[in-house]
This record gives sequence, C-alpha cells and structure tokens, in this order.
Amino acid sequence: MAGDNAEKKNSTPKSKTIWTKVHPIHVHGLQFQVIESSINSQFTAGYETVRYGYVDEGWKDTVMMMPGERIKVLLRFEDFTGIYVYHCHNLEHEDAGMMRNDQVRS
Ligand SMILES: [Cu+2]
Repeated sequence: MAGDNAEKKNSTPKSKTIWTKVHPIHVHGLQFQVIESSINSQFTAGYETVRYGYVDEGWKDTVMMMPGERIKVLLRFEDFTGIYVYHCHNLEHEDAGMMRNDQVRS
C-alpha cells in the first residue's frame, strides 16, 4: 500500500501468533483491486484448501488474506487527501496492532 508512514508499517505486532491466522483486511474510504497475490511456500498447503473459493477480481473494500499470503493492490485516492485507515476486521488482531494509517498527499 502506498504511503510514507514507514515507521508505523515496520512496527512489531504485540503478538506474533496472529500472523498465522486468516485476516480480512479492510481499507476505509475507498475501494481497491487485488492486482497480484502470492503465497509463501511454507503456507501453500493451507492456501490450497480455500484457493478456489477466493475471488480476487473486481472492486473491494475488504480482502481475505491467508497466512503467508502477500498481495499487491491498486487504490484510487481521488476524493480527498489525508489519512486513510486500513486494518484487520478481527477485533483481537486490530487491538494487537493490525490497524494502520496511510497518509495521502497531493
Ligand atoms: Cu487479522
């Protein structure tokens, strides 16, 4: 995701165990498209159990991310500049640090 808030993006979560869970990642204020995804080979077996149930095409405000998955998204910041929030919709993950800001400047 775009932005210049590298310090927050590189912070360490309070719990490392949440990274092995599924994460419904939500972006506030706009929709996006998933343009690329990949899975770490360590997590392929789990991903294969659900891969045909996933639909990456189309505009979204939330994307389900499997453990070990990386995605590249296309976001259109056209309505305003400022801080956009993105986070995991699992409340315990949000509370453990999976809520971040992305500063958008014109
Ligand atoms: Cu999560």
